[in-house]
Amino acid sequence: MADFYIGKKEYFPGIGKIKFEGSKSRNPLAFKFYDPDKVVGGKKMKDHLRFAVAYWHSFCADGADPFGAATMAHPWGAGAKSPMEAAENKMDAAFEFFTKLGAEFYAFHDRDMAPEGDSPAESEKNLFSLVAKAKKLQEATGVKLLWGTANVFTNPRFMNGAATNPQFGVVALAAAQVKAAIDATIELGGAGYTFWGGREGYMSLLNTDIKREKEHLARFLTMARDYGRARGFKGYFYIEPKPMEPTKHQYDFDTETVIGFLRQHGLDKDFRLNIEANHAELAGHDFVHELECAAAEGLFGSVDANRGDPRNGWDTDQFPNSFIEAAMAMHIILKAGGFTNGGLNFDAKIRRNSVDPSDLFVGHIGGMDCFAVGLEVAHRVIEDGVISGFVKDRYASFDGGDGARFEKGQLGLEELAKIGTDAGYGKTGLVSGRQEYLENLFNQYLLER
Ligand code: XUL
Ligand code: CO
Repeated sequence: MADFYIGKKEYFPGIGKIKFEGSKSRNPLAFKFYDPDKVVGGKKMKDHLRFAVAYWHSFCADGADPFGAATMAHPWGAGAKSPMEAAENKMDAAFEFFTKLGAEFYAFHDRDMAPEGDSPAESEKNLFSLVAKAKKLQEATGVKLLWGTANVFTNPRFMNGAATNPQFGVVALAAAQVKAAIDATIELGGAGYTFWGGREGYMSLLNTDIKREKEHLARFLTMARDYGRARGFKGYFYIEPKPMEPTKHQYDFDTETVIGFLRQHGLDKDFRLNIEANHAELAGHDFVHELECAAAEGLFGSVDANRGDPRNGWDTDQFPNSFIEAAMAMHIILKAGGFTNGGLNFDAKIRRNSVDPSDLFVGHIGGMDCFAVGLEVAHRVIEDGVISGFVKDRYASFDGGDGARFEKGQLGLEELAKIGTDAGYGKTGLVSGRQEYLENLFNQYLLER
């Protein structure tokens, strides 16, 4: 990876390459725990964690919220003669940021990268002009694309949905965008392509035919899958579940709902889950629950790393900062074999009042340090084998005898009932789940050195 890239202008002056300085450092612009080349379990930290920067939060969001105007005047937007020139400047700023931070990946929506034109053809032309620039910058810097996606939720034409819109004409316009975004992802060597169905849901059942909308969604995803594969796309397609916001109810509610849907429509070979911590919380689940449900079915793919605020019910998209949560997440990810095509994409934004240009670095540094600690802790937990041994022992009565026959489908309900009846009450004692012991142990791994 190039040391760092500067385009025509330096957008983050005074900030150089972010270095690892260790846990005693008080430099806010240094890693305390993330040491990219440090080997953990035979693999470098950077190759385990595959950090990605989200183009939208980092370079497009300007601090505006439903109650207030923009607070961040990004220098890459200032003074540009056209929206295309502003988009080019933004890309220079983005690659300067990726390389200074040392993030090896990024993720983008079509409209983050290039402005919409006056027609679908012009929008596509704009996109591919920026894709050509991105390709050159990727080659020059070594930064790679984790995944691409299409923004089919911001434009008013998608107010009633994209693939699930009741107007066929809008579905076709969504297809034009998704097709171009898949092409762009392939052109940039993307490891994945994501579908986040922000408006694929409903606001009122009084105007909605759920059955038809879900069938349209399946049809659309099947067409996208077939198109991508025919074009030689080898990566994963991802569904990113979220229960609500902006719709009242989103069809991709949570991991288990999505898995059922993928299997129902024969999409489970090509699609995996991209799990976002804050979305899990909105669905009333723990982040680790969502990860484990995907991993258990062999469908875990990638992560949108962030956190919510337990005190409110919307997507605050804050940078992750809990070591214990990161460790528990990495424990599941490592047990599932680690990332292959996926990675840790910071779908996170700095707060509206964080207006210093260095804040964007500091937010990412904290998130990267957090998952670096999580990785090391999770590795220790797995190496030690106490927790996995405990879980294995807990099910030992199914490892042989009638328990094994049950698992293999060799018992009918009558035979199983007879085993229970013959044994009688009181023979199968109460066995402790020892939750407190395991929680204390996990905490101990976090702090022991
Ligand atoms: C929205 C969200 C999106 C997706 C990509 O909550 O997470 O940014 O990650 O469309
Ligand atoms: Co996301």
